[in-house]
Amino acid sequence: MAIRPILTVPDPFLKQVSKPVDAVDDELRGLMDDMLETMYDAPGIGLAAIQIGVPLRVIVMDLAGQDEERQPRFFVNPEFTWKSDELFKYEEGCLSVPEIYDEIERPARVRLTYLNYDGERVEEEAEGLFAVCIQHEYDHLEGVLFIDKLSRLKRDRAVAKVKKLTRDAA
Ligand code: GNR
Ligand code: NI
Repeated sequence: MAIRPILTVPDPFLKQVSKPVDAVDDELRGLMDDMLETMYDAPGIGLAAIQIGVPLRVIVMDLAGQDEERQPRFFVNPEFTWKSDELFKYEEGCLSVPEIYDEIERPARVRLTYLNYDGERVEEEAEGLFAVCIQHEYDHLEGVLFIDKLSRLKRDRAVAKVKKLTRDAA
């Protein structure tokens, strides 16, 4: 396993649409292991492969609290089959847009289908933080960031702040 660098805005790679995975094999599980380790190190609650520069439709997630046992989850080629009309507003952040937080409104509940770590098809319904996070991660697969859902002014300010932050860190 390895911790890989996380891309930040305005890296054009983050705008790419990720490609479906052909097969859940050991090579892909190696990628998922690296993603999980990178996410835990960050730390974050979710990570899409494109955030470490791999344009594949793969997401890792762990919503367990700090004192809870780890609950890693893996989503390969996820698709939404239903989204609630009811919306839910949550203050989001993103490892690719560090230190920027803002409220985003999304469907409160979604139903999705995906392949898990073992390549088995799973169908489930998400609500609460799980629903927020899976929709945030799915957006990454489409090259969309949460700041793309804010006003132009807020988005431009966010990118400028992250640019300064990453410049100062270098
Ligand atoms: O760690 C993360 N926290 C978070 C908080 C609210 C809504 C979404 C997220 S996902 C984010 C990690 C990340 O950038 N995943 O793409
Ligand atoms: Ni993100």
